Amino acid sequence: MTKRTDREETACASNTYGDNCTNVCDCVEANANNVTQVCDAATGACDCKATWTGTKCDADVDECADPTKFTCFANSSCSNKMEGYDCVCNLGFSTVEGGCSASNECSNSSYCSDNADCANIGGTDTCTCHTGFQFLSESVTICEDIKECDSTPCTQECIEKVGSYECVCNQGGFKLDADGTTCIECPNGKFGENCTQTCACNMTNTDICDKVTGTCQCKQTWTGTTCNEDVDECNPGGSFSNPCAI
Ligand SMILES: [Ca+2]
Ligand SMILES: [Ca+2]
Repeated sequence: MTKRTDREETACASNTYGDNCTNVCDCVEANANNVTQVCDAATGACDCKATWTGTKCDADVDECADPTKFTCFANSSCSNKMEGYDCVCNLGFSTVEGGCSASNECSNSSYCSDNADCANIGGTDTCTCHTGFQFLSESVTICEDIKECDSTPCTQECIEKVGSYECVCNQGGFKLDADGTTCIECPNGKFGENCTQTCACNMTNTDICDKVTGTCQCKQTWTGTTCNEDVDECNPGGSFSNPCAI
């Protein structure tokens, strides 16, 4: 035979309390521990489930505000909700069975496009475009070639390349400067496309070596294609006419 307790002996009928059980409990029944007797039979105090509080058991317990009321696994944080709480994985971690696992998108070799590297940055697996590439609009994984020539970085011709671009001096008499973008005139003594050819002129006897054609423009007293021939003032044009002749 079961021994009866005092509480059971004085228990009021369902949801009533006080002398002669004339008072009706003011608790939210659904949020009470025992729906057949939601309040203390003597005082009428509501007996709330662990997830509810307030004098009527009508307020949610914010478990996250009290570290003794929640337990979250590593790399997750408490997020309060009605009737309990959730553990939400921190940034850079994703939900796996039984916890949160570090972001591991990089383990998938196709997560980032070909022209990108994958690395964990600040806890998150992140794609980084190679030099000369940029993310496709609104993508964080697909990199595409930057069309550098669209912004006319070269003073003469710009050649678009995958992952880069190249400036070319397509006008004779110019070569690319050390900055890789500016075409500058050939230095004295050089001519032709990219200034690769050396003037044949005797530079001592030459005023100008044409930077496009290499043609020598001789000083007044010199002649010949390389300005190596002395002008014979006494016999101009080789006609034997002597300018000193009377
Ligand atoms: Ca809650
Ligand atoms: Ca390019």
